[in-house]
Amino acid sequence: MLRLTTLAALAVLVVLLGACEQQDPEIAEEDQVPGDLVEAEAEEAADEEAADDGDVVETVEVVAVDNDFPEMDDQITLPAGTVEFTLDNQGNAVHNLAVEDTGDMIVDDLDGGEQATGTYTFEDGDELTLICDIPGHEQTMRFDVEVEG
Ligand SMILES: [Cu+2]
Repeated sequence: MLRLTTLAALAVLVVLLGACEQQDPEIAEEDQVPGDLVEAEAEEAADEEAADDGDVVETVEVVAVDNDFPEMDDQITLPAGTVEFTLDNQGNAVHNLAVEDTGDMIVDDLDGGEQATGTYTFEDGDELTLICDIPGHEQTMRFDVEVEG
């Protein structure tokens, strides 16, 4: 009788252990989902922080055609700090965006149909001219930047 009870107890234990084993992967899987979410949120927060550290104070979209920046005024005013330029080459020729006065390249050569971004950090009082520096393009692909504040 005692032996039967022991066997029954063992059987119950085995069943319980079996149940635990079965549950383990489920628990692990449930743990994994929020874990991944937390990780993704943390990465997103880190990205936002990195963007803040870059201090992009303004974004400017510059459309390029052959050979003109048709949507740009002859002169624009920008705040001091890091400005992000998106160059959208809607022409067929290669175009870029550079600072004529310093020779700095903001957005490197883009084939027709391509789009890319680059940044330039302006200082208060800067008066610069941005151009496409492909030979012959700068006569018509240019605009002045006045930096205030
Ligand atoms: Cu050009």
